[in-house]
Amino acid sequence: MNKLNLLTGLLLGFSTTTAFAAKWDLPTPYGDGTHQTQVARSFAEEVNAKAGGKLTIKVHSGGSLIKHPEIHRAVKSRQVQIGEVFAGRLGNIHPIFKLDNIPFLATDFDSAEKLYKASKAALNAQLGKDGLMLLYTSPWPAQDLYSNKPVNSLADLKGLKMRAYSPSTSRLADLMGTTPVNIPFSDVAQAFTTNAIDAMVTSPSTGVNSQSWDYISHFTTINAWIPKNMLFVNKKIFDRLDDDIQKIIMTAAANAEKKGWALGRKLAVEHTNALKENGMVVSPPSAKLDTELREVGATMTNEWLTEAGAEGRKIIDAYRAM
Ligand code: PCA
Repeated sequence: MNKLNLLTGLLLGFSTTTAFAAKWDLPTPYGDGTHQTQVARSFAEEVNAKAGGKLTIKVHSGGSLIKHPEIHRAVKSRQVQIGEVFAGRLGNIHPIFKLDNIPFLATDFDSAEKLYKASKAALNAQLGKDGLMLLYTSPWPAQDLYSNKPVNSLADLKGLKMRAYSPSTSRLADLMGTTPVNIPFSDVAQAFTTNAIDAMVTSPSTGVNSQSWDYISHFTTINAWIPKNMLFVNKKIFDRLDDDIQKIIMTAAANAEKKGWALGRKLAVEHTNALKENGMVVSPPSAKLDTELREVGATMTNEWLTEAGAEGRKIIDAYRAM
């Protein structure tokens, strides 16, 4: 190859970089049994099928490629192109992520959708500061209480060790008079059997995914809040793609979001029934427990408003006006 050809080749190479087949790795925190990973897989399958070989996304579930606490940083630093995390985990980066874990602010799916709508621009703007772009969110069913005895009031939980999985759930455990212990989903069953924890607040889905009837007896449907996972892409990497591929990704993301929210609603019912069918004692909260927990929720909303300032106030006002 002479010099001129080499130069032309290089120039062509630069101008058509996106014509080369791109391969992306998509780490997810939760395993194949969870609906969240099923939604991520359906997103990747749709992109792969439509992109005609120009882009292939490979899902690595259950922290197999990158552990949950590292996924945000890995996409930011372009170690991987795209990734999924539990939004509330990022609460120490910025209060907007804590908004996803406030108990008794939005307790049903219609309210959770409104809260998402009211906060989406701020969420995306914050992700943008780290060079990330939100592609979709997918909710978990409402967070309920797992314990080894009936819980009629917070006094019944006093001093117990409570699983936490985000900064806000640690605070929640404090305010409930329990001791927070950070345990990732993958270690939940073992943590109960070794008495590292005595109780947890999470969805019926996470109970079903970890066969909670093997290690815990009572499930109280406190319906505290509806947290979300979010899938984001590194913006620089996304911007380099051809327009048609970008469109394919955005359409697949919109479809995944629809699928995730529909699944969240459906599994809230199905998985609560599954816990019952497998022998757990499933009951609604007593009036006393409900009142006490709502007070904790009000405290956490106020704490959040103090932390999030004017921007937070705007989001909560917009949400309440919907
Ligand atoms: N399951 C995840 C997060 C929220 C949920 O319902 C977990 O327990 O880790």
